[in-house]
Amino acid sequence: MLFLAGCTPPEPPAPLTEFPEVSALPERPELPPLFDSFNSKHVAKTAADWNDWRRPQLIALFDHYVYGARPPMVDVSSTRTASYDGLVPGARWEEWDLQLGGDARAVLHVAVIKPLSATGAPPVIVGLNKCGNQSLVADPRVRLTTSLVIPACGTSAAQTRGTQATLWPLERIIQRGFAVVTFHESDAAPDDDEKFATMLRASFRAPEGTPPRASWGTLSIWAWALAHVGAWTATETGLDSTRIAVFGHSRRGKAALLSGAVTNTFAAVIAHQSGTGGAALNRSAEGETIELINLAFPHWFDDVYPGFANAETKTPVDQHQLLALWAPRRVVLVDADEDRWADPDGAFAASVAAQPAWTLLGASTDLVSWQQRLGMHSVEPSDWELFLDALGW
Ligand code: GTR
Repeated sequence: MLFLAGCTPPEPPAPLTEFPEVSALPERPELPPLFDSFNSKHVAKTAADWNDWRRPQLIALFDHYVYGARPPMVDVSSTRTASYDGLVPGARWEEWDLQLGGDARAVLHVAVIKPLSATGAPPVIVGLNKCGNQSLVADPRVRLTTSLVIPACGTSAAQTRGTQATLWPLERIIQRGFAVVTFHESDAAPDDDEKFATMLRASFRAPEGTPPRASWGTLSIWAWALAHVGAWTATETGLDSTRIAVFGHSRRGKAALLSGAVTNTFAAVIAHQSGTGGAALNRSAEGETIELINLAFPHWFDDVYPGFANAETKTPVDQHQLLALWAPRRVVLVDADEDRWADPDGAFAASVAAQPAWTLLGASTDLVSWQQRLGMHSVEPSDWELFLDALGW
């Protein structure tokens, strides 16, 4: 950029350290802008502006007003505890313990499922599973989760073996040349308001100065754990470090979107029917409201976000900006026409409103895709064809 002699370039806006109370925020029926600074008259006009101050500013706003701030990333040490060839046809199933930050209580039990015959390093799907690694296949060799088994999964871990197999069609994913890296969400944080303070939250603190009410909720914890597993996958598994996508359905889609929005860990996201707190706009009239999601799941977000109940137009950030934080990487959104609770149209509108961020960074807006299939809220084996096709890997 050229500056006239005697002129100095304008200083970038200062990082956000103070956040107005919800009651002091203005009503804004239109979507918050992608590029205008929150606390000054600056407008991001270049990739450098975006990376240097606007992206960090948006992350700070999402952290404070929606999801809660996560601790800084910590070191991961890992041990392989088992390896079985052919447990999934055509694949090696490895089990790993990942210890976060040297804390013996903070261990993620990760399953790595790799194609046995691959030309070159395979691309990877990283995702949380709902009921434990043993729920993906019926084989009794898979280690049972020792974390909470939520009632929706079964009354014991053993009872859940293979129960999530249709959601994770591993044989087909392997046939298509992809590896899968997955762990049980309860290893990071149980999806339970009363047990919310356990696991990673017991071991790690939000950054110094974070008001307790703006400290990480479950989605933020899951996102933090996913980012560690993604970074570990890139360096320790021999899989393709440049083609790692994070996947999630519904609440796990919200966490997947957040995980790569606030880090550069993943090259792509597949957010399936992610709804409110995911790809759907707060300002969209359809689907789950901020009030209802916080009543049903008080542990998912921080304690500032519920303040926007029935005041959606006051949110200083909206979900098109969460998608924009992925630029210039690939965003794959899939919804279903009868799943009105997840607000497919609100996700489509967000995907369109996010696209100028790709243009600013010199990337194609084709990297942002939204598809709608027929049917309801579920993961069908055929959905995986849509996901993997859309990645284009
Ligand atoms: C619903 C919730 C949604 C979505 C969904 C799911 O009950 O209202 O936000 O997360 O659960 O995860 O399947």
